[in-house]
Amino acid sequence: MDLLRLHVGRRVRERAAIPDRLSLGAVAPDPADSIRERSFKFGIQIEPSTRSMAYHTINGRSFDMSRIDERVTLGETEIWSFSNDKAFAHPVHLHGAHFRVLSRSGGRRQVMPWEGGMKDTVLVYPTETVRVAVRFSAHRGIFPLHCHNIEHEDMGMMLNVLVE
Ligand SMILES: [Cu+2]
Repeated sequence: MDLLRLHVGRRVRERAAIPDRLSLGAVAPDPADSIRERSFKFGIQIEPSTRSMAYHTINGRSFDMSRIDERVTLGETEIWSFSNDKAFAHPVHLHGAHFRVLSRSGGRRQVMPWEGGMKDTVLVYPTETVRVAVRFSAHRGIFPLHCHNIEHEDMGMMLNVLVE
């Protein structure tokens, strides 16, 4: 479908300059500093009686707002892996920290060119496992990790990370 047509009316001079440093604060976590690995499996729980989808899950569990699923220490670097062996793509989104995409196995089998910077979301296609280096360095508190497909999130594909 056509959404937009651009008509270039005249030529202009570009005066903007790219700064030498794009960010003053962000330091990518180094996977060599990792003190722990965690894995998160994004899946579906089938309701046996109806044989239809009941919940979207992470590590077999659907979201419970009152439950702490993971405890993380402020300032420590960890390696997390997100895996997906079901039919849907999951844009996995983390609050409270940015992460660095390290590798992708299965599926597309590579870190895509646009995944080189610090991220708060990474797309995990069916059959893929994506490994990231993450460090919560700014704030203590409870932060969610969830699929950013809102239908999946609302059907339970979310968990609580307590940073302490
Ligand atoms: Cu999803």
